[in-house]
Amino acid sequence: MNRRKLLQTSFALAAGTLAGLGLAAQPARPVVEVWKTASCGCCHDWIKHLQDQGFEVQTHDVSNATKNDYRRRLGLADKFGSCHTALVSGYVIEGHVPAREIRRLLKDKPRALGLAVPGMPIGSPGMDGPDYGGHKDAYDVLLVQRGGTASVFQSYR
Ligand SMILES: [Cu+2]
Repeated sequence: MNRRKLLQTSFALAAGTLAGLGLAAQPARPVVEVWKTASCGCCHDWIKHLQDQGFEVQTHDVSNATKNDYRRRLGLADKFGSCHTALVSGYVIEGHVPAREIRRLLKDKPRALGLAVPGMPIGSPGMDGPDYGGHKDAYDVLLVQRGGTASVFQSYR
């Protein structure tokens, strides 16, 4: 192979690598799988928030007991419980967690079970807006570990 041919080949290889990187830089949209009861209005509003923020959502309507059972089986204790349980890229997402924190979780990939917003704080996504008179309660998004310990991932005050 002469020098000119070699250069052409390296260029083609580099271009191929760049094309490959371009593909890698645009991963498929992460799918958020949600378990909730069919009648849960605030769950529906939270799902809408995720979709508006570019997440693809798959929902499973189940009984409240089944949903709570599922949360426990995933390793998330009752004290972190809320109205819906979700799974994204292997992380558990419990309750009205903002899309912003889910995005940060998926980007930083911390060693954790997942994120939780226990209860249903007013002002969190899906529990906000005119229906709640624009009222906002302070709440924390918790990063929960497999052992059940938790730290504040993001505070909303
Ligand atoms: Cu709710």
